Amino acid sequence: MVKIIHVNKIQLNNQSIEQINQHQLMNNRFILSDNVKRPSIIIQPISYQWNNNQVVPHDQQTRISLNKRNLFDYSNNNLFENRYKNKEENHRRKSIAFPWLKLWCCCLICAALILIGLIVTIAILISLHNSKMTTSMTSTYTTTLTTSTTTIISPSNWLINGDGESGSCSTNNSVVHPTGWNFNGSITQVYYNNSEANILSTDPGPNNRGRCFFYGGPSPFDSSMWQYVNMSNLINPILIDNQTIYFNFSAWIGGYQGQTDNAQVSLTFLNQINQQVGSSFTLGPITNTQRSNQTSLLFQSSNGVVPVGARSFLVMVKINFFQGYDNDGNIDNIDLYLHQ
Ligand SMILES: [Ca+2]
Ligand SMILES: [Ca+2]
Repeated sequence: MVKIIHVNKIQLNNQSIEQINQHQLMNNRFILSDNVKRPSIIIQPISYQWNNNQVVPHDQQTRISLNKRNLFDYSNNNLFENRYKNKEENHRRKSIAFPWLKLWCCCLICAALILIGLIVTIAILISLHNSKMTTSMTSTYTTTLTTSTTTIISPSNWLINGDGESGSCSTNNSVVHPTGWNFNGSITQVYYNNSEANILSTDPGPNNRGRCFFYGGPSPFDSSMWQYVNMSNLINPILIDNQTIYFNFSAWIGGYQGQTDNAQVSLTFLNQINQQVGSSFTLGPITNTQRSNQTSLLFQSSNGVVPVGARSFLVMVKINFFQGYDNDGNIDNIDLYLHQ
C-alpha cells in the first residue's frame, strides 16, 4: 500500500511550478491562483511502501485534474486521499450500483425467460388446439365416410316389384305381366315350380327368392319389361351433382338347362330432359355355358356413382329367345339401392 509522505514537485502543463507566476509552492503547499482554471498538473510525490518490513522510497507520478475540491492544497495527502476517497466513493457507488445492476439484469433475464416461456406455452397450446381440431376434423370426416358408406337412401329397393312378389303370378302356361313394370311381349311373372317355366325352388338361385320370378313367357319371341324412376323427388340434386350418391345394382339371372335363351337387365341414368347421362350398366346376359347347362339363377351386380346431372333412371329387362317353344330366360330379385 502506497503511503504518500509529501509532495516535492509539481508541474503544470509539463513546466515546473516555479516557472509559473500564478502559482505558489509554500511549505509543500501548492496554491493555484484564481485565473488558472482546471490545469492539468503532474504531482511527483515521494512515497514509501513497506517491502520486506522495510520502508523503501517509491516514486510515483500522478496526473490529475484540478477542481474546486482539490484546488488549493497538495502538500499532504489530501489530494490523494481525496482521490482515494473519490475512488472509494466511486467503488462504493459501483458496489451499490452493481447489485442493482445485477438485480436489473436478473429481472430482465427473468422477464425474457418468462416471455419466452409464455410464447412457447402459447405455441404449444395453439399446436394442441390445432391438433385437436385436426383430430376432430379427421374424426368427423371418418364418421362422415363411415356414415356415407352405410346410409342407404330410402327406399331400400328403388324398383317396384323387383322381386316379382307383388301381384299375381302365373300358375300355368298363361301370360301374367309383371306388376309395376312396363312390358313388351309375353314376359311373365310366374311361380317357381311351374312346369311351364321349369325352375324349381330348389334349383340354384337366391335363398330369398320368394314365390315368383320373371321369365320370357310361353312364346318363342323376345320380351322385355322396364320402369322409369324419378330420383329428384327423394334426393337433393345437389348431392347427385356433387357425386356423393352411389348405386348398387344387382339381380339373379339365368335360364333353362342347356338352352341359350337368356336374360339381362340394364341401368341407365337420365337427366332432366330424359337424355342418357354417363354409361349404362348391364348385368348379363348369362349364357348356358356360364350356368354349366344347369337350370339356375346366378348373382350379378354392379356398383358406381350416380353421374352428374342424373335425375331419374331406366331399368330395362330384356329376355332373349333362341331355342324351343318358350322364352326361357329367367330373372329374379332385381335390386337397385342408392346410398351416400
Ligand atoms: Ca322372387
Ligand atoms: Ca326356350
